[in-house]
Amino acid sequence: MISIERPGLHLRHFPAWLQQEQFNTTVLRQSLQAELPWLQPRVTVYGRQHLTPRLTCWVADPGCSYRYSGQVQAITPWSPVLNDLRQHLQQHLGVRFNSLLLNRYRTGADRMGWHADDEPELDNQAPIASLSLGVARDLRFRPRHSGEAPFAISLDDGDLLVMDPPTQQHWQHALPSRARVMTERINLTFRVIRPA
Ligand SMILES: O=C(O)CCC(=O)C(=O)O
Repeated sequence: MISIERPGLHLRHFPAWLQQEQFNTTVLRQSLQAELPWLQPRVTVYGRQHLTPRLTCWVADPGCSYRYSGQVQAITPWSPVLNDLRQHLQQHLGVRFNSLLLNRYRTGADRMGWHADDEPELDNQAPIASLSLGVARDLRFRPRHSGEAPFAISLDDGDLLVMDPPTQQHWQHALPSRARVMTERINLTFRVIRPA
């Protein structure tokens, strides 16, 4: 485990965690690609509508709704494989996750802009656990208020990255596009939503 510490930021990076937990990451990625109802939502940026530059899917316990760019996401129920992943993470981290956002980056052109996962419905005392499948991509971090230096972590197939509190309060993250990447990556962020 690699621990990354900055003022207001605590990250735990477990390279190839899924392989150590005996998952076949290629089979897992292909089954998620084929089985999940992937959507490409529209978002409004500065008054103009755009398709998000990636595919997404929101998986959650009943009642765990999530508002993203003004829209409440449709809830997909936990499939056996996603529930199995949740159980492994819960055992490893001692946290009961009730929701999961999946992001699918079809090529290096797909990306995620700067943001923090600090929506009011998220429990800000709980960590966010991020699993990566497929091609390696850089996840960048920058401080929200301080003069700390930005940095990036390369997230490879099977990696687990735990973002512990209070990281979301003090830092933002982004996944930039990469012109030379031609293949897919799926990222899964397990979260704790506060009951409504
Ligand atoms: O794809 C990633 O690693 C980042 C995903 C992310 O930023 C998020 O789900 O909030």
